[in-house]
Amino acid sequence: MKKRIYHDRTAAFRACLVLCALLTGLAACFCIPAGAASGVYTFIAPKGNPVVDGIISKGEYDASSHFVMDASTGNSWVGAIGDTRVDWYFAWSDEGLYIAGKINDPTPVYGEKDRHWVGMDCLEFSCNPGNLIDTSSEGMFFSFGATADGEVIAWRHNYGDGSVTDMITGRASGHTEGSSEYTIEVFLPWDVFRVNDHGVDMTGFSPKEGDSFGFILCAIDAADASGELKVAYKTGPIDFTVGTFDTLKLAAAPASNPRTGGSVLVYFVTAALAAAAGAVYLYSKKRFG
Ligand SMILES: [Ca+2]
Repeated sequence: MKKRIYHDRTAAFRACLVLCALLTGLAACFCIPAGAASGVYTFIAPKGNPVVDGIISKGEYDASSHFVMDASTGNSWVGAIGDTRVDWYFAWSDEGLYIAGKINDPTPVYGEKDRHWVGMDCLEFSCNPGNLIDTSSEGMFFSFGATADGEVIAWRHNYGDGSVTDMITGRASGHTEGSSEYTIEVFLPWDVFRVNDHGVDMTGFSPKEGDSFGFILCAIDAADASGELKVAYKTGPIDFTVGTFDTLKLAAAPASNPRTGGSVLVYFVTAALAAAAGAVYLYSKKRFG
């Protein structure tokens, strides 16, 4: 009889452990970024106020905004992605959008302030502010790269003709001779997110917390200053119409706890189930001896 009770108690405890593992795994599934399984990403821009100095300082961008664009998350329209990589970071404020990128590139091609970046080393994004652009049209493009003196010039331009409509300055740093990477950082005021070239009335675009709109990330790595491209790649399919875009979400300011909400959920569920398993064990021990 005692052996039977021992087996009942052990079986109950094991069942709790299995349940704990299954539910913890289920909780972890809910923490995978939205769309990751389909290859369509949601980039998170928490509210914040980074300093646009070309340095990605510790704590300046929340960990939830970090997105790695490389061969595993991007598709190229020129060349092979290889070990080329960009670590992207985002933040937003009532005044505009902050974007920073750490670029893995030991052979930079600096630009001049008075020329367009396309055909040189640059980062790009395209977006559909307020999702007001028709899904079959191309999005609004921004391209930005570094000058030799550490300045970042961001061009707002049309997709097809590359016509520049705005120029926004930022900062770049960390790109000394022999280094394999550099950073750029730029602030884009909301009032340059106009899609008047699509005939859309943008007066209705007032970004607020919780808003999401179409967004893709791109990077160009030039072979040299001649404009020959080594690789050009982006998130999502090789299609620049906004109906295929990923998403940028304007999130709340991060809590003081540096963990993401997803991580907190995993910890919470794990702790709760471990406590439940312990309680069942103690109860069965008391009940059966
Ligand atoms: Ca900074």
